[in-house]
Amino acid sequence: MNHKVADLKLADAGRLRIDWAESRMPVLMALRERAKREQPLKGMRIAGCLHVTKETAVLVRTLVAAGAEISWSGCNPLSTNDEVAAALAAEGLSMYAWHGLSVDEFYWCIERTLDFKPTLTLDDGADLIFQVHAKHPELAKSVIGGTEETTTGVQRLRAMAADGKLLYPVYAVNDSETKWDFDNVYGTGQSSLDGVLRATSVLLAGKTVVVGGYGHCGRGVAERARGMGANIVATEIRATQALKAVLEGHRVMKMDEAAKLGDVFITATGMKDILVGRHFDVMKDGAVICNTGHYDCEINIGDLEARTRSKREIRPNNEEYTLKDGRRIYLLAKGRLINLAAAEGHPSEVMDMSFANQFLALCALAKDGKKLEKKVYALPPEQDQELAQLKLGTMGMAIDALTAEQQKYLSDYSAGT
Ligand code: RBV
Repeated sequence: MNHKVADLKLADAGRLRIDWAESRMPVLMALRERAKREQPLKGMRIAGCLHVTKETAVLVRTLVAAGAEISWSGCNPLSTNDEVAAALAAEGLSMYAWHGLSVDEFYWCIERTLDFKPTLTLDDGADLIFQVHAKHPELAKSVIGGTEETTTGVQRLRAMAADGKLLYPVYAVNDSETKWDFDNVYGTGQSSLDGVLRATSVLLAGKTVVVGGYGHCGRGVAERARGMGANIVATEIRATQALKAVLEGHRVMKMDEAAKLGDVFITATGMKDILVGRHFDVMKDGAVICNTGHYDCEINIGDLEARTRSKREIRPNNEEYTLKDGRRIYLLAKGRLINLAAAEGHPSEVMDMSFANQFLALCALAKDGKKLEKKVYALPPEQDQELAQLKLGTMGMAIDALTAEQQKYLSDYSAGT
């Protein structure tokens, strides 16, 4: 058997979800059509460790249509959609993913995707590539290269490369403008609030929403929460980011102060210990806390547990912690990615471009990866323009182009007032 999923009987429901996503991902679908003819991934074995969502399914089918064999695991214990996993397994694809697996099972699944000795790896959070490096360095010899989807994964890989430990080249898909400036901002913004609402159904209007970290993800969350009538408090460690938040009209303060004011807290930093014991000590009764950064370390759950008298699951993805002094704090999705655990992750329309970048990065590795050094690479910026053009086209929009005269003006340094 080449799969382990929750229940193959869910496959029909999964197929419907994937059909829906395919109807919203025209750029990736256009790349798929071309790839069916050109077979750019023929002979490639791709091990993937990426949230098993309906959007990922569209990517997986595209990789297969392009000639690749795949073996897949989810990159987060709570993000797998069991229906989608069942649909892909029922198509005969090698799929090791189910919702709510333990950390041991998580690594077992990754191990299974290495059994067929991949030639390419695809990561979201670098857990797979790290497993290859730490446990199976011999496998790295037959890997041409890898890709990485998310900010924190790229950080980890850059640190490995700086230490001279990276064993093969990696494309930082996250660093493409058509990824970080869309997926991270609008994708995270909408899907994180979607997760908060599904888990709580609270009214956001009039609430104080504290956003931990005003990077692309935090900015997206702040903008969308404000759009629903919330008052935003942003916390930061970088002065320039903090200043941007202020000039966008948000309040900025230290988390020690924000902790007293917030009704809903959403961490989006990529750093551990954003919410810790001293913050829980001063939070209001009823405060809701969640995380939308990749790893589950942003909220220190140990500190919360240590202050807790009792806890119960009050709704799906929503645990009520009653503290020793009687205050209640609501932890969503066990501090894991709120958008993927409690909702469906980013909408298909933004994943269209993220995964088009993934697909093109893997094609580039299959073609020329052997010529690359063991470094972290960015994708070519021209690719962003091409993908954005394609996307605009599918949205029925066209833009202007410079005339030859204007082109000349661009490089004419003698032209002045
Ligand atoms: N992400 N994927 C989805 N619907 O498949 N939603 C979010 C989806 C990715 C996103 O690209 C981000 O960089 C990463 O999840 C964080 O783990």
